[in-house]
Amino acid sequence: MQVWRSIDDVSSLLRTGLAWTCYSDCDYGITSTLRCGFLIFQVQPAGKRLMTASRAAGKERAVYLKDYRPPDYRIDHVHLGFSMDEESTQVHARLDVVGNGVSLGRPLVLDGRELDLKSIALDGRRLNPRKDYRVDAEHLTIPRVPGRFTLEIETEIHPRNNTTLMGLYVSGGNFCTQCEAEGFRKITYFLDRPDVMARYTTTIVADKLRYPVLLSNGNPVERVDLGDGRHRATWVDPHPKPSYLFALVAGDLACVEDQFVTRSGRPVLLHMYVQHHNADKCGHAMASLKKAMQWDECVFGREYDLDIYQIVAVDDFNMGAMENKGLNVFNSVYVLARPDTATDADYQAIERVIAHEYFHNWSGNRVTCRDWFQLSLKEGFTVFRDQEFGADATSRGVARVQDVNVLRTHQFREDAGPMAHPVRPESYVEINNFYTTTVYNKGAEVVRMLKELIGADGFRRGADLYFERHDGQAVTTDDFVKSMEDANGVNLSQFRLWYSQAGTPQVHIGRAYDARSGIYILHVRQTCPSTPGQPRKEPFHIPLAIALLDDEGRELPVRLMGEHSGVVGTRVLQLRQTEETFVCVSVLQEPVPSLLRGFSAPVRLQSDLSDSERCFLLGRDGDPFSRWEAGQQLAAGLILNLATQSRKQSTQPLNPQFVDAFRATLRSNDLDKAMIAQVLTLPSESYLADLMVPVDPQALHDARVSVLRSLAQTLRDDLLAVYRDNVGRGGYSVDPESVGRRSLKNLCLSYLMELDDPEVRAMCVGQFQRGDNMTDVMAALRALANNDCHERRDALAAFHKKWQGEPLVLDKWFALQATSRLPQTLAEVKALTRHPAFTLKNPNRVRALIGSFCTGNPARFHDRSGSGYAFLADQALKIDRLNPQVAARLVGVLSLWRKYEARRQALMKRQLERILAAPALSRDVHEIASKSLGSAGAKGKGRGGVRRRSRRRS
Ligand code: 7MF
Ligand code: ZN
Repeated sequence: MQVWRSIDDVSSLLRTGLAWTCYSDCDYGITSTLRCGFLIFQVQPAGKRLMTASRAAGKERAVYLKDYRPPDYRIDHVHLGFSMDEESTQVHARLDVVGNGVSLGRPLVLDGRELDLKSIALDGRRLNPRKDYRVDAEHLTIPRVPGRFTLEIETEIHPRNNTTLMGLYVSGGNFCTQCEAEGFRKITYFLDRPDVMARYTTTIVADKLRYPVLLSNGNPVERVDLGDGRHRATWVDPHPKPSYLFALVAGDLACVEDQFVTRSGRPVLLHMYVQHHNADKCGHAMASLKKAMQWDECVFGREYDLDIYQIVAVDDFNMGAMENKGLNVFNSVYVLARPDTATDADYQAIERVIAHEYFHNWSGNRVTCRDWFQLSLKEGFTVFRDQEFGADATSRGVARVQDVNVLRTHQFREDAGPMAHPVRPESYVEINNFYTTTVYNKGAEVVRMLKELIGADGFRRGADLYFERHDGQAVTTDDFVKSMEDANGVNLSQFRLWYSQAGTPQVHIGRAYDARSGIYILHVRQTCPSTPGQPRKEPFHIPLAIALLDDEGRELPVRLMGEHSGVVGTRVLQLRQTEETFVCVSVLQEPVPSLLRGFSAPVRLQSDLSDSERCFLLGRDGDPFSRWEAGQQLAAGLILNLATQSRKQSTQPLNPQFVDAFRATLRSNDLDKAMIAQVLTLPSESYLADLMVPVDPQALHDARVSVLRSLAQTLRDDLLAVYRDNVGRGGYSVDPESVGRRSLKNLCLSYLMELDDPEVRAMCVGQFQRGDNMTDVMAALRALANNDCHERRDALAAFHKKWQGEPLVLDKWFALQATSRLPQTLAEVKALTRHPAFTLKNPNRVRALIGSFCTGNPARFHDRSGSGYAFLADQALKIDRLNPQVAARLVGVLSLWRKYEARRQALMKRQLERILAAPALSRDVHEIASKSLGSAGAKGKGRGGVRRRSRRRS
C-alpha cells in the first residue's frame, strides 16, 4: 500500500485517475488530511470503502439543458430537526417520498456534500451501510425503495469551519444559511433541485442564552424552554417550496418590528433582525419594505401570503441578499443605513434590494424555476420589477440611465467575451458561475421589451395569467412567454430568440429625406456577432422606439406609408428582418431622428448623426434618456479621439458646441437636478473600454481626465456657482429632490477638484470636515483621495479613526484607497491587505479592497508592468481555498484579456494560465479560468487536481 502524506501527494494521486481505496482506520495521517477538507470524501466507519479516484479526479461534467428529465421521486413533506452547535450541528431529516409512477425500480439518488452521515432509516428500519445504500462525494444512493415511504436521515455538519458561506455557517457568532442554488445539500441529503417542492416543518434546539432568536420559514407554531439551558422553536411553512428557499437563523439579535396591512385587510408582522448595535439603522429598510409591499399590490396586484415577513442582516454574505420564503437573509450592506453612515447611493441600493427580495415572493417563490437554466425566469423578471419600482420611486429618466449604464458597462462586455451565454444558458459546469449580468440584467431587458411590444395593459394581463396559471409550479421561461402570448393573442416565436441566442445585436440606421415628396426613410440593418458555440445568428424581434423632431425639438407625427394618420410622440417600430426600410410620409421638414428612445432594446445602435445633431438632441430631445445618450456619445467620441491620438496633441481645445451644450445643461431648468448630474457625468472608463479596440486603459484614463480638466477650466465659474447654489440648506433628508441637489453639487465638486486650485481644495476639506451626511463626506474624501496632498493623508486618517468600529463604513475607506488614481495605489492596496482590519474571509471586505482595485480602477489595475494582474491571481488563489464563489468572480475580471493591446494580453493570459495550473483549484475558478483561455477543460475532459468540495479549516 502506498502512503500519501501531504495534500500535494493526494492531489497527484487524483490526477492519475486510477481506482483506489482509502480506509479511515489507516494510520498514515491521511485521515486527518481528509478531515481538513481537501478531499472529497467523508470519513466512514472503519472498513467502509470510501470512493474511487476516477470519480474524485473529477470528470467535471457539464450539465445540459437538453438533458432535463423530471425527477423520479417527489418529496411532499420535510421535517427538519436541528441541534445547534458551532463545531458540530446535528441535523435530523424526515422525508415523505413518493415515486412518480414511471420511477418503479429506479434508485433514489439524493444530493449531499460534505455531510457526515450518522444513520439512515427507511420506514423505521435502519439501513445497513454495507448493502442498503451507497455514499459518494456528492450523492447518497438507495438502489431499492418502495413506491411511497418515509426516510429518516441523521447527518452532522460543521458550521464554524464553513468558509464557503453556502449551507449552514456562522457569521458574527450567529448561525445562518444560504441555500441557493445548491447549498441545501450541504445541510442534509435531499433532492436538491428546484422542481422538487415540499412543505417544511423545522424544529431548532439551541442554547437559550447564546441563541435567544430561532427562526425559519413560514409561521412560528411553538416555543418551549427545555429546562436544561436550551430552548426549542418550531416553524411551519404552509407553502410548498424548493429546497433552495429553505432558511434557518439562530442567534442573539435585536428585532425591529413593524406591521403592514394588505389590500384585503390581512395584518402582516414585519420583523427585521440585526446585531443589537445596529438597531438604529433599520428605519430606511423597513420603510422600503412597506413601500415595496404596497407597490406590488398596486402595480402587479400581488399580495403577501404569510402572517410574518422576516429579514435578517448578516455581515458575512456572498451576494446581495436571498429571498428565502418568509425569511430573507441580507448582506448587512443592503439593510443598515443612517445619514452619517450611508450615502444616498446606499439608500437607493437598499430600497432596490429590499424590493427585489420582496418581489421574489411571487416572481420566484410562488412561481419558481423548473431547473437552473431557467434562472432568468425569476431573476430577469424580478430585476425588471425592482427597476420599475425604482423608476416610480424617483425619476424615470434617472432610473433608466442608471440601469442602462449597468447593462452597458457589465453585460455588453460579458456578451463580447469568452463567457458570453444566452439569457437561458444551454450548459454549465458550476451553477454559481451563472448568476451573471446576462441572466439578471439582460433578462430584465427582455421582459421590458415584451412590455414595449405588447403595451402596458397587455403586459399586465400576461403577468396575471402567468401567476394564475403557474401558482405553486416550477416552470420555464417559455411558459412565461406563452402566458404573454395567450393573454394577448400575439405570436412571440421570433422573440424567443432573445432567450436562446447570446450576443449583443448591432442595429445600423441610415436615413434619407426627400423634401419634394415629404418622404423620410429609415433604413435599418441588424447583425449579431458570433459568441462561443453560436457562430451564426437569426435576426431578433426588436422594438425600436423612435420620434422625429422638428427644428424646435417638437415631435412630428410619424405616419408610415399606407397609414391614414400619424402617431405623435414616441413610436415603437418592430424590427424582424436583417434589413428593413420604414417609409414615413407627410414629413414636412427634414427631422432630427430621436432613436432607441428609453433604450427600448439592449442593442448597440449605430447611426450617422452628426455632432451638431447630437448637440441638438442633448439640448432639446423630450426623452430624458435620449438627451443623456446624445451627451454620452459626444463625450465618448471626444475621449476616444484623444485616447487614440499621440500624446502631444492631447491638449487640444474642446469642441465649443459641446462646451456650450454642457454649460446650457448645467443651468437647465427643464431637467431635474439628478438628471442634470447624470447628463454631465462623463462615460466611465469601463464603458469606454467597451468601445476601444484594442483597449489601452491608461490612454483612456488620461484622455478622460483631460476632458474633465478642460471642462473644469472653461466652466470654473459656472461650476462654482452651481456648487454654492446647491449646498444643503436646513436638515438632511433623502427625498429625491435633496438627493438630486447633492448629486449635482458633488459632481461640480469633482470637476472643480481637477483644477488643483487651493481655494477649491479648501472648500473640499471644509465639506469633508463639516459634512453631516455620508454622501457629502464621501464625495469630498473621494476627491481628496485622488490627489497627492497632505489633506489626503489627514482626511483618510481622520475618517479611519472615526469609523473603525463600523464595518460597512470601513469598507468605504478600503474601497476609496483602492480606487485612487495615484500611481502608488497598488502598493497601498498591498499594504492594506496587511491592515489588522483586513480579512479574506469577509466577502464585503474582499470586494472593498481587492474587488474595487481590480474592477473600479482600470488605469492602475492594468498597469503595463502586469503587477495588477499578478496581484489578482495571488489573491484569487488564496481566496479560492476559503470561498470559491468569491474567487471565481474575481478571476472573471481577467476573462476579457483578448480585448487589450498585445503586451497586456500576454500578461493577463499568463496569470490565467498560472491560476489554471494551481493545485486543488475549485470547480468555480476552474470553469472561469479555462473558459477564459478558451481551452476545452471546462467542457468535461478529465482534469486533475480539481476539488469538488471546499477546504475545511483544520
Ligand atoms: C437586486 O437574486 C438585484 C440582484 C441570488 C443572489 C439576489 O435575490 C437574488 C438571489 C446574486 C446577484 C444579484 C442579486 C442576488 C444574487 C441581486 C440582488 C438585488 N436569488 Br448571485
Ligand atoms: Zn433575485
